[in-house]
Amino acid sequence: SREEMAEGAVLLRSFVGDREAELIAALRDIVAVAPFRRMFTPGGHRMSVAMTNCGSGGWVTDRSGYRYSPDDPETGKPWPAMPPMLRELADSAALSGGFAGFAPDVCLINRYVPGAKMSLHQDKDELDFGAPIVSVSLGLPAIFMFGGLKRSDKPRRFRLEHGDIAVWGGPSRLFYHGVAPLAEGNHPLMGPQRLNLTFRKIR
Ligand code: MD3
Ligand code: FE
Repeated sequence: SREEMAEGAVLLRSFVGDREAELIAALRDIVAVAPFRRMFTPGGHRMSVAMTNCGSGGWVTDRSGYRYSPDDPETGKPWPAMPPMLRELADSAALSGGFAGFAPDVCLINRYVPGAKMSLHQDKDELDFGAPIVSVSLGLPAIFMFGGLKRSDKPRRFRLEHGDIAVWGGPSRLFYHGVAPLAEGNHPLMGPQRLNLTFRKIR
């Protein structure tokens, strides 16, 4: 199904479909090279969400700030390449969401365990806000909080479930958003966790 959450923001329920097993296998290979890690914010807090990346860069944070880095700071080596299957999934979701020719160069992969959350924020470390962000949810369901251009705009809540893909472009690209603390649970395929992939064009 296709649901418009805001202008430019489209929720494609169960869009992963029969690509689920191949997607999970590709993620296992990425995480074997670049394991999930909990990073520190510039303010010195350790994030509850664990992260890794694939593609020509990866989003990192430490005491010195947020940035995209070509290398994994844990290993000093480049992030694993983005598997073509992931790139194709993101491209086809973007197209269904109304954005033809999406060319993501980075995929940030977030892992939530029960209690993990992401506070309200904007994604603005990328150079081209004309490109959407495509997000894929796997595992336990999450309550996604979707605000507006101002931090004070009251967020609306959407439940994101295993296999859902969302496309965030147009005016919604710079909307504040976050994830409420993950509820306990056990997903039949993914276990007691939620993964979220965000495909981005950073250059
Ligand atoms: C709306 N991740 O990694 S995905 C992030 O579920 C992030 O892990 C959340 O926010 C997660 O930055 C939310 C959905 C999402 C991602 C980026 C957006 C929604 C967005 C950018 C602009 C507007
Ligand atoms: Fe975000």
